[in-house]
Amino acid sequence: MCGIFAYLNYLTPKSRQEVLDLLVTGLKRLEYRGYDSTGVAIDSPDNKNIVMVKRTGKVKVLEEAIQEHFSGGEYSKPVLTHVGIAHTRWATHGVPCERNSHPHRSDDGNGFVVVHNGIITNYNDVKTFLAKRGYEFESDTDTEVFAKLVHHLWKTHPTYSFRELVEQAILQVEGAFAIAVKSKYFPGECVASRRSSPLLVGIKTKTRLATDHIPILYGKDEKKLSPDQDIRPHGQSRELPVLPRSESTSEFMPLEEKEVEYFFASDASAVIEHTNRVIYLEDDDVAAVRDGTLSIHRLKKSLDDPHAREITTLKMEIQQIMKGNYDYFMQKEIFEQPDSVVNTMRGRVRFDGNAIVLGGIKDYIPEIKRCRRLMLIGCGTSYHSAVATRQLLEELTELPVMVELASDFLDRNTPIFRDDVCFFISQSGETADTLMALRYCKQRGALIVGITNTVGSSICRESHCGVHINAGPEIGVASTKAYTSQFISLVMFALVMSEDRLSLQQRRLEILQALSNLADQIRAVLQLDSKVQELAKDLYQHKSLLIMGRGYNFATCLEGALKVKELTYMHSEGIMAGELKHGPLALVDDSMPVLMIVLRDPVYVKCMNALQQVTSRKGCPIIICEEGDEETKAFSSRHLEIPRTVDCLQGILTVIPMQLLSYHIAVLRGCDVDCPRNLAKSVTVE
Ligand code: G6Q
Ligand code: GLU
Repeated sequence: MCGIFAYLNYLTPKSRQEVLDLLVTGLKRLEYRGYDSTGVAIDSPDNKNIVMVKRTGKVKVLEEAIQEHFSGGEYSKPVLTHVGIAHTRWATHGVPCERNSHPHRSDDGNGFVVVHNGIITNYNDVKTFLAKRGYEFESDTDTEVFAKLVHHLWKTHPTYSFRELVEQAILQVEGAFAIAVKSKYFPGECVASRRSSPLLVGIKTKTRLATDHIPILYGKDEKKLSPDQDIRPHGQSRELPVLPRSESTSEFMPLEEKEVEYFFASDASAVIEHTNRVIYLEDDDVAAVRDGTLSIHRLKKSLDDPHAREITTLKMEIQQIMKGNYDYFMQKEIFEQPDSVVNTMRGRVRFDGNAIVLGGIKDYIPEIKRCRRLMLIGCGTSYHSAVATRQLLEELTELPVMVELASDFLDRNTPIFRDDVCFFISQSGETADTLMALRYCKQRGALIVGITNTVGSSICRESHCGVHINAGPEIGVASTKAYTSQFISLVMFALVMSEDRLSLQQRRLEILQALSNLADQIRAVLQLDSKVQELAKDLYQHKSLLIMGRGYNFATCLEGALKVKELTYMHSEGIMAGELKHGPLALVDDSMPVLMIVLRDPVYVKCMNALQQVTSRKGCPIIICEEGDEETKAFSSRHLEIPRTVDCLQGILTVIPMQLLSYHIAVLRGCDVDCPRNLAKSVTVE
């Protein structure tokens, strides 16, 4: 999610204006990651304070504000050593606005300021803990607790080093983060760390570094916090414990350079123009710079830890790095799915206790349980996520569930009642048809639940409650990771609704178990990429592709066909296999490309019937089936085998080959993958 950029110059004179330029350029390099607001922090000209500038919207807006207020005069005088931190935010907690933009501060005096990417899932516990100690919060973000927690530790443990303070704070937070912290009490120092969010350190020196490795250091005490002292367990806040500090300062391993510049960034695109020497931090590494010296610490020792982090030399071009190793954003987003599905569940699903909490709707669950019916409304891919989860929602809520295309729903003036619960599913949160359907239902007194990927979007703001899918920004016009995250959000909702149904407990456990394996299974499906690419070579010159399936996989047929249409401009149709003999079978002959999804689920026998109908018309389908299902594979020489999972989650694994297939066909046909013709990412007109 989004971007961090920090810059530290040690004995390398730079004016604050130059530092600001560097920070803004760094943020621009990270712009491709998508964001909604930006901010920077530098030292004030008298060195006594920290100055922050934040803006909603583009980096350009921030740049203009900086040019207007922070140039010339004191800002153009060089300083030998300085630390600046910067951020592009993709809101997860609190709408995009200046107040919620990063950096966040510890107190009125800006003692500590922090930039953060990711989500601190136990922020409520930390907030309660700090509020009891007099801290007042000025934003709606999860991030702010971190700045205030470091401040609290500093007050209670005045002898601690900056790094130790940040380490202690990290021990108290859960979730995913990359952070960089700056403090007016520790001038010229910067501390950064990561857990499940990327972060690297770029190093620029005048002469080549004497070493290629930075040894990993450990605090003297790796003792675990006793559970009754820890604020991490959910529930009540408890007294905050602090580990005995690690003593010696000689643990700092010097990079023996005098003049040095350091860059902390979410990815290499932001540092490559300054240096090609970088260290990729690992989860729970804490990188600290003091007196121009970088040291890397780990919070806990584990047997397989290497002794050092390697300084690697980047050989890539900027453009390459922006999209990682991917050629297109869509491709990158497809491959991000093992992580994005985990982010959707993060802080919500507790696999150890088999519990699910959806903070954004938990207060409305009793009302939802009393409703007359559930309506799921969306457009395009978002609509398909509703189709994909309808059956499970019916099963676990025992309520009637209607799924509706927003445009058609409005055309019909569909009757809506006060005891209806209406879900509006939208990646952008701005789709005009979906938004109008929302307003239509709201006027009629229904409860409005938003399922979106964009905090602060119109659908978010106008809903009574909702779930942020937290898939991270989606840049490719064709939706991929948002679909799988919408899917999981609706599955989580179904699980919450069935929490106290004794008869459904076995089923819930089976689904929770499958959710815990999902990321690895998605990784396994992504391994099919080259095989899918070969299949694309067979298909790309054809005019049409029929995609058939039923039950839990019908949504994959619709979504697969939509992907093929929008990306490749080929005709494609998702066909409900049960409808074959009512018409579509007439299309099948030995030249019509057909893809069939046949999995070992309750409709397997019916799918096999369809397969037989197709092959007996000389159709030669590509089959998506379960790993090792020889019987099904025998029907065709072309198949894609996916791992077995619980029936209601199959759709997540079967849609990925379809995303890859449409992507590869589009590339072979020379289409613009990220911006298909005639389409826009956010459809704000009817
Ligand atoms: C598909 C498209 C598109 C999208 C709809 C709805 O690849 O991205 O079908 O899903 O336009 O958009 P929202 O989800 O943003 O409402
Ligand atoms: N959770 C933080 C917020 O909402 C950080 C989001 C990000 O990664 O930009 O402010």
